Amino acid sequence: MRTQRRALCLAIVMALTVLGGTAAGVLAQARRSQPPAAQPALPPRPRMTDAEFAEAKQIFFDRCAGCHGVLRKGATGPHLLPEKTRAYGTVVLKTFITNGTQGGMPDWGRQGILDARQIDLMARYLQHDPPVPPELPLGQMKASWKLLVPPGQRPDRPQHGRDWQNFFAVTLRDAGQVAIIDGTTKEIVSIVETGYAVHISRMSASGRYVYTIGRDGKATMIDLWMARPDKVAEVKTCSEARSVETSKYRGPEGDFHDRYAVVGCYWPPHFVILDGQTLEPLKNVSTRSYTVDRGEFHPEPRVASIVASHFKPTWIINVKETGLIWLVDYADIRNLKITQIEAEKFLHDGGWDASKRYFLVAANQANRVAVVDARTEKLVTLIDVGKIPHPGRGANWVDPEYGPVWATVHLGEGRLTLIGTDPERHPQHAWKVVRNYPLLGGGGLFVKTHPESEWVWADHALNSDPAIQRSLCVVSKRDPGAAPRCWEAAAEGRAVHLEYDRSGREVWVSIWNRKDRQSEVVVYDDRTLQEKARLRDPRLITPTGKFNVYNTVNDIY
Ligand code: DHE
Repeated sequence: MRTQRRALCLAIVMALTVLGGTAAGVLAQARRSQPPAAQPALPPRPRMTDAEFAEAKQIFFDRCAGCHGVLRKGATGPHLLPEKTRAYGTVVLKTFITNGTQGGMPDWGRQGILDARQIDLMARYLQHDPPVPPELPLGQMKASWKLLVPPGQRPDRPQHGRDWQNFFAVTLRDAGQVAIIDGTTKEIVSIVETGYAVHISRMSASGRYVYTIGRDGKATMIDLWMARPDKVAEVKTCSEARSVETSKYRGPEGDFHDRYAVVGCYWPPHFVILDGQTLEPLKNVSTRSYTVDRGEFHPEPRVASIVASHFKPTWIINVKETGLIWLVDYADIRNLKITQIEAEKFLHDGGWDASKRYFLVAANQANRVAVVDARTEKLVTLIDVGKIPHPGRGANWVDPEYGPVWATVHLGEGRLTLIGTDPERHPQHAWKVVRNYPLLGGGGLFVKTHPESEWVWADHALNSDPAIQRSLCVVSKRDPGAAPRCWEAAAEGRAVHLEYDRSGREVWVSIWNRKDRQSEVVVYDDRTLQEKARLRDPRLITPTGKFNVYNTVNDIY
């Protein structure tokens, strides 16, 4: 028994060394470990029925493709190609899937998300060649497009007396819905059927429309002026997606308010420009090209975050695997101009500095933040930060000593890192790490503040320690020497994603709970840090991202 356990431990340690490393390390290791011709042949692929293969393919798409890539070539997680997985074999793979890894892979088995049968299925599936999913041409997108309420049939003024600019669009991830919650009264105004696992919501420049994007690539448009806000259009733009943004420019080059939406896809690797009033797909642009470091062709460079400039008709589109930041000028989409900025591989999430001239984005597995000047359309610099930065859109405020700063938390370590962002009045601090605050541990996903707030809030949602994953920390803007104040936001579950109300006086935090327990949204009074309300309603199923209309339109974070 003991020998068996020791053998299993050894297998786990060996495997963690490979699976748990950084993607760069893993790629290097994979390259080193490519079997020379004389090595023994790999074991045969385990048998699977067609039904088992189809089920495993769906589970992989739902749970694994985001980190390992649809083609399993690796990204946030390491590659899972058969040359490696067959060498591990079913037993070792089952151990990973059950227990997760120190490199951040979730413990699907221990969390009860996959049962023993499904874990066995996935371990066998991973030893087969990855099936290549089909492309999605514009014609096929158009066939899926549904204009449910044409613009002429929509109200010309809000059909309710609510402060709709203080509404929150709250993702109900496992229900395939978005709740529209009145930020003033805290009432659920409507629950909209958006489809599978909405990842984010973004608002049109007027704030009237909410655009959501699901993991399955379905984009939905919600009209907040309806008596009960509801879907007015939907379209499937990709088979996997994470980002959506709108056109926010109004100026000498035209009025693009509420004119376009743009979806960034993981598969097929492309972005799609949609009519902002109807969601009709207008144009798709492939992101396949060559990597910044070695100039190698990448067949699956996924679109990560997208932000819209307020000063130019430009979207900033981050192409993860090639490491290119594309500045897409949407003033004339038939003669589209794209400036390709060489940055760093593994681009993920990011946001504007307070002036909205500079865009800062995490190159997560490179442990860096890339800074782009949207005015000169050039890379400013790459900044080394902590392990696996994950800012969401980050947070902006004025540090008493260093001037304007932008901050990120990290998945790989418990650290809030502040970067100086004012090259004009504080040039000595610009684009340097000026402070680090210790947090409780890694697993940090989001950080947020508001110009009216004294605090900067951070979560630890993906930490493996149950007490830490439900804990929040705040740091004081006025007293930067003070240690962070941290507490558990709930007795169980994970505290994930923070959002302010329009006034900046309240902070909303989601508490994800197990499937059989009620999730909730906790509302804090930002002045006193005391709890003000707990939104508990059986309809609030895994509330995740929360997007306040006014703050999202104006990029307040
Ligand atoms: Fe996200 C933002 C991708 C896992 C909740 N997530 C983003 C963005 C990207 C991304 C590219 C930036 C969009 C933008 O700004 O345009 N997320 C990914 C992944 O690839 C990853 C790592 C794995 C996956 O399979 O999806 C992943 N994300 C998660 C989660 O597990 C979270 C916590 C819950 C969920 O929905 O599955 C999650 N991601 C979010 C949220 C945002 C987000 C709430 C928006 C934050 C904001 O304030 O803007």
